[in-house]
Amino acid sequence: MAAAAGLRVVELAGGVGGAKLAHGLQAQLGDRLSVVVNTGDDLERHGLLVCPDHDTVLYTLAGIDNREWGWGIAGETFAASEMLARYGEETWFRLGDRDLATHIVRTRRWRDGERMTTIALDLQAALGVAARILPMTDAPVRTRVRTDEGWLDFQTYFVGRHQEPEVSEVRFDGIGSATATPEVVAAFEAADAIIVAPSNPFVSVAPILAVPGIREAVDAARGRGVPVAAVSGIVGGRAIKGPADRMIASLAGEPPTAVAVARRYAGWVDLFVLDATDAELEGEVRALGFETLVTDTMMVGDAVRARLAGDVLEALAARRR
Ligand code: FO1
Repeated sequence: MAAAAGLRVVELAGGVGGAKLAHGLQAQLGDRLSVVVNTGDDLERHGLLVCPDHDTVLYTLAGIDNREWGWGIAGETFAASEMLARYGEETWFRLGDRDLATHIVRTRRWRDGERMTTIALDLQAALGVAARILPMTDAPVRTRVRTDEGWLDFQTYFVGRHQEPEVSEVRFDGIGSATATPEVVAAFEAADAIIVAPSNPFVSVAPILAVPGIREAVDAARGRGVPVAAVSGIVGGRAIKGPADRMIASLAGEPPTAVAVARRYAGWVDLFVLDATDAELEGEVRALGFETLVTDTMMVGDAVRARLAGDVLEALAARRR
């Protein structure tokens, strides 16, 4: 653990899996951890700007996350949402009363012209978060998925339609005019190691890499000998949470296995982390050119989150040139 504690680490994260690993990494690294989060899931609700991937990591690292759902705030109430429904407002995307405070502050400052990153870092400081959670870009990017019902906004698909429609294409509207923030570029330049969270390769990791400047920053870090690890979000042929397994079938046209995830990361990830359930896939992953680590990746509690983070950090510390 000691070897790893001094490392500066950048985690690429989206969704619940990204938040859980970030929690474990923060326990090991404190403010030496930077979490670059996907912003393609962001949306406007009731005139407020909501940033689900940032806020899921924010609440988790602040220790106030709703453990049952993986998103939102523990002990949350929905009095405002109930009143909004009485006024005929759509409330299928449920915003709790405490969560609304985040969106009210964020939206006011955003409309005053402040950068998303500045606002995010102030929200984190207010909640006492040690790590830095960095939006992948300050520019608006919106993930849309193509289904037999047409193109759907991400949250309409993910929450509104309960991820039921089959996804045949994914696009990131606005990505072309987005740029990596100075804070994100600086985090990669200072990184001793980079970790891809067990997030959805198509709608969490891909949008981050698609931001002009980020893939270049990762490649430059690797050129300096900075190792990159990725934790599989597919265990035993199924996504731990969310639609990644169905997306591998519909978008990559292959069975949803950890090997299919590794195939998407070949060429820029050095170490692939498999769950013990998938130990028999280790040879196939190594044949793709990865080093491998097989361990328990089911982050069912704080201790496992910290232990998994420690395992990955030790493996990365050991192989740094
Ligand atoms: N997920 C749901 O399944 N239902 C919801 O009503 C919902 C509301 C919500 C509000 C704020 C927030 O930050 C996240 C919320 N999520 C909800 C989760 C969210 O859709 C996903 O966690 C991410 O977008 C996927 O990475």
